[in-house]
Amino acid sequence: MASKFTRLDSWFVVAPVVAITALGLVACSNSVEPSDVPGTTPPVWTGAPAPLGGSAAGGAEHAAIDTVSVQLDNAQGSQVGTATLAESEDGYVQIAVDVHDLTPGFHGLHVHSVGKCEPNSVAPTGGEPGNFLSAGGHFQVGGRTGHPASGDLTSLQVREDGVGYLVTTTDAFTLEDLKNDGEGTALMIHADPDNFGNIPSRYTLPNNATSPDQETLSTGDAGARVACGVIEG
Ligand SMILES: [Cu+2]
Repeated sequence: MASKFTRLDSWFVVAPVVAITALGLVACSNSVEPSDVPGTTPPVWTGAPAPLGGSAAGGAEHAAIDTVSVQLDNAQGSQVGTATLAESEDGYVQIAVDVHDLTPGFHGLHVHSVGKCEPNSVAPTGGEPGNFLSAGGHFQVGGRTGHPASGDLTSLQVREDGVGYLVTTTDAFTLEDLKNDGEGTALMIHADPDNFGNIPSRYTLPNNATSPDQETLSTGDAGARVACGVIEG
């Protein structure tokens, strides 16, 4: 009888843990309870955020093998946050962005192609100066031209108190790619949301175009550049 109850208990303990793990919600935990199931050590949900470098599946086997820290400054030169980019041994990059003193709402977030964060600067292609324009367009790996660009990231949501925190992951570049042969790249926060070129076909586009124009595809119409951080080469 005793062994039968033990087996049942084990099943009811393990089953939800497996389900949670499949959803990628489990943080790597130090407070793991011992299991009575041979060969298993169920992770325990702590409510804490996953550690940097942890993949969606969590676990120490996905620890970061390389990490880059970025300081995000606004055009007035004040620091408005930091970002950490961590590459795991499986080759994925996790980006954690932690900001304050930004305008509430969604902000386009991209890696730009030049490792410069200069207020009132001119784009590599020329034109009128503007904040952080010398960082160029969206970063593309190895001359790639497709959309979305390699450097396109999910948007940053900022609360009414001006604070935002985002953790995302991408396989569109490696940290080595971002070093850009020693030239570096730049992490950019825009004033407006990014539309990701998503203009529904029911909208009539200028000149009866059937797809968004190059500017939309290139910029996501995310507007001015409000904060920038150099990713060192
Ligand atoms: Cu951008």
